Amino acid sequence: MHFPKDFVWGAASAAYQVEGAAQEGDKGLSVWDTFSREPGKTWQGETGAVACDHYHRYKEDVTLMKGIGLQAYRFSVSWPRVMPAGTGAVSAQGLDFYDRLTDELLAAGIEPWVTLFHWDYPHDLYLRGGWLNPESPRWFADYSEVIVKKLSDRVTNWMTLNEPQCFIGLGHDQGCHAPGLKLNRAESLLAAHHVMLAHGLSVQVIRAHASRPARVGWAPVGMAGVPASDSPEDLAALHQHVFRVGKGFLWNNAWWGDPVVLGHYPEIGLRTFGNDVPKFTEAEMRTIKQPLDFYGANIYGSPLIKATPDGGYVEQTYHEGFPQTHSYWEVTPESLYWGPKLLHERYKLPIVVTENGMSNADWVSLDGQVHDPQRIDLLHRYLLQLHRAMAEGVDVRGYFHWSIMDNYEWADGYKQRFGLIHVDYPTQKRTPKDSARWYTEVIRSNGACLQR
Ligand code: GBH
Repeated sequence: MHFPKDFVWGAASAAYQVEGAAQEGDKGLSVWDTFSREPGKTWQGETGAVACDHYHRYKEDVTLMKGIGLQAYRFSVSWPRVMPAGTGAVSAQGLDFYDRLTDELLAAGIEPWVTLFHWDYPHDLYLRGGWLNPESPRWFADYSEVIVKKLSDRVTNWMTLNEPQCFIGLGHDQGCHAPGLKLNRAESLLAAHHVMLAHGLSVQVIRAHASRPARVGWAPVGMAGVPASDSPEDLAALHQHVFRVGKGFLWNNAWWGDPVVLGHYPEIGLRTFGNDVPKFTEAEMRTIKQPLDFYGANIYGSPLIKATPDGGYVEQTYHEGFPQTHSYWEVTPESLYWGPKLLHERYKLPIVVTENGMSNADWVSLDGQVHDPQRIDLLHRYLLQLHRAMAEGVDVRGYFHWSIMDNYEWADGYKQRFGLIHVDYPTQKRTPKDSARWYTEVIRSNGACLQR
């Protein structure tokens, strides 16, 4: 059992979750800086002000990545670190950090994969209306241009946005993530429309300014559903869920993926959202739909799709007795089979698993070793399913573990540990976990060791 020769094995992080140095030099504030400081918004009031102090310790971290044998590292750029006010003046010091990080990675033989936006929106732009402002797509395009001009002589792989479903859904609709808004549906959909325009303009900017050919994608939520059983009824229900766009598939996937890849909103969404759908032009839809080189997918699990006797189906998100991660997400290995397979069928683009992993109550033994057999077990199960999809012909180009190291898990603060590397926050001491050594072997054997 092998993965393709040029399959990419990597790990991922995001700026606000690892960097710290939240007020280093002339860095501007992000909505996560301000939101996390508000009482009651995050677990024990924790913020990313220091996080893993990766901003100062990136050399040590790259050395650890090299030790694991990573082939690629997916990181995001903090927009307000590079452009303190979100537009206009560029911080030379902020930009320099990503310049040095890129060089350090390349020197270690690790391919940098850059996400332009992973949720830390500039606070100053938020005060100007944020994603509700019709100028917001342009702001993002201008910021993209700065990064691309700086890094594209060395960076080939780009992702525009990470999980718009979450920063709009959780951040602008439910209010449990920054900026903590609870907009009405029409406003949320307007913000979403601007986000998609931002993506489209950013892709154009990357292609226009990259100093060598770029590969461009994005990193949306990639859970597509798994069948509750192998029965023909449940399989048909899953098919119906994806290809006739059921409720969960609509918000988690099609509302975003269809415009971005196919150039139009899904019919059923237009009907469901009715008058709340923003006015849009054909020219805007053409801007949103840009040719992409890959479809990223962040996959942790999926609801089960179960047929009902009336010919319909239900989406089940809780099952008595299913194993769960420390975040109470259910362990559903088949999500890494069905997600790539169905997204590939719907969007006909190469797939990259841009995130997959779990939070765990890792065990630090007296000798200082960090043991996480649950993570190894989960990854083993999930990767076998990914391989199964690929063996059936699904075009998957790479896999990025979330995360390279324990980090600031947004509203959950430091309560959830997702890393291959353990971080002791008071001392900032890093310790590769058992799973890191296991992953080394996966990479070294190109997946062969998964077969047992
Ligand atoms: C990602 O969000 C983020 O990109 C990343 O910053 C974050 O640290 C990481 O994941 C871990 O949370 O179907 O029960 O498995 C993940 C957001 C959470 C959305 C899980 C879909 C499905 C839960 N996703 N959720 S389940």
